[in-house]
Amino acid sequence: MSSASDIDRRKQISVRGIAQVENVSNIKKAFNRHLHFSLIKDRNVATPRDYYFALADTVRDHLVSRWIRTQQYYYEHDPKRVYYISLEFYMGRTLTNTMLCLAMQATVDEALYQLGLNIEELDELEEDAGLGNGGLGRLAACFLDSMATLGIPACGYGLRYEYGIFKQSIRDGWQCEEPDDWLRFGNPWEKARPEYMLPVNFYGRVEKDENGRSKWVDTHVVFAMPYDTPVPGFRNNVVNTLRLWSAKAENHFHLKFFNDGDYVQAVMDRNLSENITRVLYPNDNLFVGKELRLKQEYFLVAATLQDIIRRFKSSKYGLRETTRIDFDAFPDKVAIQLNDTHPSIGIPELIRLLVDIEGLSFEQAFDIGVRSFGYTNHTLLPEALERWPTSLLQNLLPRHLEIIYEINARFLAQVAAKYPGDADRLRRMSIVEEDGEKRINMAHLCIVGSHVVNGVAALHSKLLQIDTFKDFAEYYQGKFQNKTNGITPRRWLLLCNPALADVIIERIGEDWVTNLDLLQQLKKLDNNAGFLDTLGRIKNDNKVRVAQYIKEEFQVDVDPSSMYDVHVKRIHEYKRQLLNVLHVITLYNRIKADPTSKIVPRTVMFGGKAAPGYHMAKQIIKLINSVANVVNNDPIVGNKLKVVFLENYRVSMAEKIIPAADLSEQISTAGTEASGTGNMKFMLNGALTIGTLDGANVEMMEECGEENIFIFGMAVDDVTALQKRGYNANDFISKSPELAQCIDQIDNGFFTPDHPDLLKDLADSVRHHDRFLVCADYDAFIKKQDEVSKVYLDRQKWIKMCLHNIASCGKFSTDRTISEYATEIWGVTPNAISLQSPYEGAE
Ligand code: NBG
Repeated sequence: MSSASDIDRRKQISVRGIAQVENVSNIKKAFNRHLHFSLIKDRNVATPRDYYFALADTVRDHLVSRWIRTQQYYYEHDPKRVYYISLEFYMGRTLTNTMLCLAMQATVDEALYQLGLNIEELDELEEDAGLGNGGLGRLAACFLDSMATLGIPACGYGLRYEYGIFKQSIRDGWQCEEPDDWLRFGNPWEKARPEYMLPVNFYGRVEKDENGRSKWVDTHVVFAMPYDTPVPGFRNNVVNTLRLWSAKAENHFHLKFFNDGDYVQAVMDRNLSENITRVLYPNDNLFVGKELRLKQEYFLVAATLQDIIRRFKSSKYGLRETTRIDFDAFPDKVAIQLNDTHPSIGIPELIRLLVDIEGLSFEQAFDIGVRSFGYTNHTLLPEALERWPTSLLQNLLPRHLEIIYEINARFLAQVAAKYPGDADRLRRMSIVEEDGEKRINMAHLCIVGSHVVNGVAALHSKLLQIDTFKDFAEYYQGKFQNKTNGITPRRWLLLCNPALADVIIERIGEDWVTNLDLLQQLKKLDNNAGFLDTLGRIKNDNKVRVAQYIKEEFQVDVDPSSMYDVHVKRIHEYKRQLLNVLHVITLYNRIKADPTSKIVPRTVMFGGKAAPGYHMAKQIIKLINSVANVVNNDPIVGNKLKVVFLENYRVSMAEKIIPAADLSEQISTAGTEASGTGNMKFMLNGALTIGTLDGANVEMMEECGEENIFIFGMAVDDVTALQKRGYNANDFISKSPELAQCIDQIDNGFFTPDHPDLLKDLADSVRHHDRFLVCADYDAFIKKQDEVSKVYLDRQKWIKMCLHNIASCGKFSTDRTISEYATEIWGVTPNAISLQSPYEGAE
């Protein structure tokens, strides 16, 4: 129970800002001004979307001075800059995050209330910026947030896809894809910068002049138009930039056709160039070697490196006026992080710029590149590793292929000198693969071309060194590092779970928002019945809200007192949604076998997109929906079990679902999930994890203690041993009657009575091609789930475990991750700058 003075104190310290009369009145004025002058509407004709845009413009105004001042500060102080290059930035929504960073949420709330508008309704009108597939793209977004909050002079570089990750709709249980036309109504958070447009070349051929210098000629040029998005830090007046490139056709292109009279055709052909940034490739953890994708990758780095070099040259040395020309200083002023191998063609591109344009020697250029680049590996799955056919490169980027060959020749000569006569080692380590179609192994290129290579969780980084890149780790002592992933506590607690954030602030203050280790202090409350009750109540409120949401969106009734068992992430065989479905079917069979038995009611939620070309993943979605159909409509089952497929799962839906979860499913085959980051989001929001010893789950267990997490199944060594012995799914199926029954039901059409053969492929794949050892882990999973149910009945124990999870989350803040990148890879110091708040009246 909280007294009036408690509430007053809460208002005083409110992290959401304090709504002062004068500020509220200013917000209302600005809102009305934008509705009038920017939207050109009055309140008789304005639509809810007009109000959203007027509000976005109003909030954006408060970023402008801070953004300009931050960039001026960087220009004047000339610090080392960090460039984070990524093909994906999965940003989600911007409005609420901006208000939180600028401490204006309470003020805006009050202003809109006085205007008779509902801020939550308007927030729902913002499209997610869905420029990513899953964890890799969302990690980049969390990194931007932490880099700004730590005052690191950083800039994100990516592509402004006209269509982000497709919109998933479920028809008759199957996934259908619809284009994500996110820019249709305009994007209030971006500013086009046509004055910084840059050319990017493709195709053509390489000529040598009399000095042997290379010239790339007869190219096809496409222009890169930058669009800048502000990235505010939390309460520190820093606003960094995310610069996204958009393809623009050259203006005097196809002049010949103009003369031939085919002017109209020539104008229409401009689309060919502009297609480069049309759409995000919807694959997660899969390499598909399409030429257009290679064009995207090169387009990004070619534009970005020109921009970086321009900024390097125009910066001043301290107070001296001269323009910088000495490229030896480049690595002291520039750190470039490659988010996976996707931007790896930037390595030969930088060398090309330094050698062919700036006139440096190859040795110098290569050395500068190595000292500037860092490479992050995000996966061990062989099918995800980029290996571009040399034939494609020869055609599209002939000079880059030459440079790659040169890098490889020099590298292999050094390896040969160190290991004389070891031809097999040379073959294994070569950047150029010669068995089968000749290909460039982009990961090898990155390792050779960077000064640091890192994995994204301790286990993953270890496996890279002892397995995937063993030869390289041995050759380059000290080049390999670990940087365990994280999440931003701003979006993943303060924004998405305001009630939980507020009670934590009540108890330990608000410094945890930028120092997540302080959550440790909550441990002292683990015998405080009042606080545990409050945690339980907040979780319940969140669950009630999600039940309403599910009713509205998917027309399914779910019981908020049931356990919310949540499995949300991209659909992928290695993530083993199938194993979870097998548990659901097992529960169903048990209920049917004994309708009177006491079971702990569960609502099992699945959410996630399948790559459009991924047959098995789409079958899994169909299976989930078919099982849901049977389970949810069986009167015997009633409220004991519900299955919900969360259609079109995305960042903004994660923000709703995760705070309401009781149980987080993190059940990948050990050794396949590099880190996972969803696992951390659930932990921070007071859900318990059932998981394998994979990725960052291992470190989560270290932090919260094995008594506060449900770990089951094979560890990496068990997996390796089993595979060595020779794995046969049937060895496990034949010993497990419940498992055998589930698979039979999938096989004989029990869940798809109208089409009994529909899911035969799935059953067949479990029985004969169970690559991710679902059957081998089934029994351990079911047993652990039974234990989960048992603990769930003990409310006190469960909530106490949740508390320990929340309190043990400190390590998983991207503020910690980014501080480590800063000091151990980039050579920059976090929190080295301090910026004053601008006088807002002057904006
Ligand atoms: C993904 C991994 C996740 C990891 C994220 C972010 C790719 C290639 N990798 O386990 O599968 O959390 O990267 O590092 O998308």
